[in-house]
Amino acid sequence: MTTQETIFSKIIRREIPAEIVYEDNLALAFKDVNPQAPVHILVIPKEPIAKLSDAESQNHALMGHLLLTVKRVAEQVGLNNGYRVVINCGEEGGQTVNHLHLHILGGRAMQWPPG
Ligand code: DGP
Repeated sequence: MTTQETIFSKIIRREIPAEIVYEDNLALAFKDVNPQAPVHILVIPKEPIAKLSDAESQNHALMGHLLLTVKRVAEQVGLNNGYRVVINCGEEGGQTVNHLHLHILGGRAMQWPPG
């Protein structure tokens, strides 16, 4: 299933501003507007997949690309001591924007378990 129009579609099309830190033909990475850590970046596919549970086997290369993009962006911004990657999926997962996104959180020690 694909998404309805979201704020992230507008960011991809540069219709609203965002602090973009990385882009290629498949993915975009930009700073989260409401950071939960000193470094908080979102990695999104340009293809509008609404949430992780909507990803299909045909998306497997894209899903791998998103994880490798996380690694690349984390290196680019200097997260040399580690970081956390979060995907909130659906209502009980805490997802608020219906366009798949991977949170990169870093710059401080993370707690476990999460709330
Ligand atoms: P989630 O709860 O996993 O759906 O996270 C959505 C994140 O998106 C949340 O951390 C705030 C961020 N966000 C929402 N709207 C905007 C926006 O317009 N610009 C940016 N940069 N981030 C946004």
